[in-house]
Amino acid sequence: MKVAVVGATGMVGEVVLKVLAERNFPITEMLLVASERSVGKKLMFQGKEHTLIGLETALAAKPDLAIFSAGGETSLEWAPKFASAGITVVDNSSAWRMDPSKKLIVPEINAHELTKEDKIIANPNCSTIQMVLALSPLHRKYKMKRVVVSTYQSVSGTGVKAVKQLENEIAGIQGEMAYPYPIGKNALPHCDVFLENGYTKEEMKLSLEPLKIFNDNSFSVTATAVRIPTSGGHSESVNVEFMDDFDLTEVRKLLSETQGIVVQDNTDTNTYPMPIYAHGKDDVFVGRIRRDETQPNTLNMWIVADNLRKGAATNAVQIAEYLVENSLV
Ligand code: A2P
Ligand code: 11C
Repeated sequence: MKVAVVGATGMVGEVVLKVLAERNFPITEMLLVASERSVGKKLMFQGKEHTLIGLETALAAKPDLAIFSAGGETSLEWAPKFASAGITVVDNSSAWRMDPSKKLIVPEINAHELTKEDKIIANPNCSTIQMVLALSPLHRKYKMKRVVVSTYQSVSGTGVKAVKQLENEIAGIQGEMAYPYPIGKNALPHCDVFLENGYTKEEMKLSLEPLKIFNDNSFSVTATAVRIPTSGGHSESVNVEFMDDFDLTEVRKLLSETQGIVVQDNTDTNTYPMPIYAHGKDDVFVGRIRRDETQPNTLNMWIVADNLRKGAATNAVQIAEYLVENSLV
């Protein structure tokens, strides 16, 4: 497989390279793509030096598959050009997620929808992926009615500038600000930009993407997304009301049996998921599983994952693996 990684020098792109190498993705030739600023610079992949190329050169080289993590604008402009040339694009940006002609894929849930005709495949938002993975076995069994989610998101979700802001604040250095306020010792109820309805873009992604992934409009999701001073890993408090009642032992069993989920839930031993321990892992960790005692058929849980891995790079590589394994590329 001839593979292009677009945005290879970025925060997500770097992890895409790591995950492709770790999982021994079948690569015959690797094209590392970045902006014109980086063209000609060298980058290592699997112990070999590669020269960074631009998008035009990458397109002309006609890879079989391209994993894009270079932002929405680049995807909007270039993914269709790649697709027209017969190259399958797995896109990490938000550009195509809600486009009705594109599929939004979490492999454990809906990879079976993919066909050879899908040339631009969207990877969901990081906070959506970890939430829907944990909800999927429960939705199948008890049917969700309404989800209320509050997120505790790390600065790595914003990008390099935000990671630097937090590091500078910790070191007591005055530097460039990624956020309108200090993030260290703070919590900002503000992830991405505000929309006319008073929600942020991140909150609307959490509300809308799950319905598309489950191909089901019969439930609703309302969200509050908060940025906290953790360097990596997103956490979520999720309250979910089901149509049918559940049994807590069965809920834990269903979650434990789901591929990609690890249940960490023992209050006797202070066992619960935390972002520092999710770092570098591909699993989604679920704990604090308990009944909401204020209304029927309702569950509370706490979901944590490494937002750059399962939330972005790993999910994209898993989509690529599915395409290869099923001869769809
Ligand atoms: P570069 O390093 O040359 O700027 P992040 O999300 O961490 O900011 O990274 C964005 C990634 O997307 C980087 O690899 C960046 O390359 C790449 N990128 C940004 N704009 C373009 C573009 N117009 N064409 C190709 N790659 C781009
Ligand atoms: C964050 N979820 O943590 C964002 C980052 O739509 O892919 C990823 C943005 C996206 O702020």
